[in-house]
Amino acid sequence: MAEDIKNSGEFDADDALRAFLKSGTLEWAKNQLQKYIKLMAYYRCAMMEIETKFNVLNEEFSLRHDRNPISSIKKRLKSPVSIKNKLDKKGIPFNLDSLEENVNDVAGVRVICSFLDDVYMLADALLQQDDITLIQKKDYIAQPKQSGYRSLHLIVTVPIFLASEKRLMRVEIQLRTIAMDFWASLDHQLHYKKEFEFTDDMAQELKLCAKMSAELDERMDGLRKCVQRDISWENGGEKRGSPE
Ligand code: 0O2
Repeated sequence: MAEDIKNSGEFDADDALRAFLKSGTLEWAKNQLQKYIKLMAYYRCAMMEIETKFNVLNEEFSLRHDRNPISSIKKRLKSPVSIKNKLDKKGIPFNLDSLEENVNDVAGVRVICSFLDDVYMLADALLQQDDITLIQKKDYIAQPKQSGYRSLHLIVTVPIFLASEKRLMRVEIQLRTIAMDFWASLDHQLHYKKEFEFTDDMAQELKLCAKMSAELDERMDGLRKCVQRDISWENGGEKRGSPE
């Protein structure tokens, strides 16, 4: 029976598998996969380097100022599907070279800061380090996106030191306050990259929430300045305890 089907010219899975193995395609695919896994491991190392740098800055600042500028740090490696979608959108073929060259955010580190000023202080402190090179800076705090999204984005290269080579890896760093993160996280769940069409009213509402979160940041920063400079809130910024 099996012979009959083969002779009839129909598809035979065993034959196809044998031909596939013989052609060396499997070896090639295995090799590509190993290279991909290795590259992703390098990106993970780069994220660890960046995370350590921020942890060091946080530690040093907390010794000097008795508070932590960093609330939390999150890391993520872009999924193969997201990488492919990004390259497709740009009309670039999916391979390891094009990936490294054209996708800046394979490795992503998000630094959630306590206050607005901390965002810029930490960004400046990182960029001053002599092994960090800035590739691109997008300040969506100074100029929020149409959606209301706010964050400071940096694309940097950081070296990773392997047993026999040094490699410069690109990492996207998103710095934002707790209020910005609150808005962005909920927007991500409700709206960002979702099929559901937001009406104009809903988009306006989302923007209003972003505006409220920006106001919250400013007000909290005002309080921080009072505490830091030991000035009175009620008397419009006068030094506390100073004569009337
Ligand atoms: P995910 O799921 O966070 O990984 P480029 O990277 O320069 O080619 P792109 O992708 O337009 O261009 O960069 P952009 O817009 O500067 O930054 C993209 C990232 O910022 C997104 O990553 C999000 O993390 C975040 N982001 C940008 N706009 C919004 C927004 O309106 N809402 C929310 N919640 N996040 C936003 P990814 O890869 O798109 O997604």
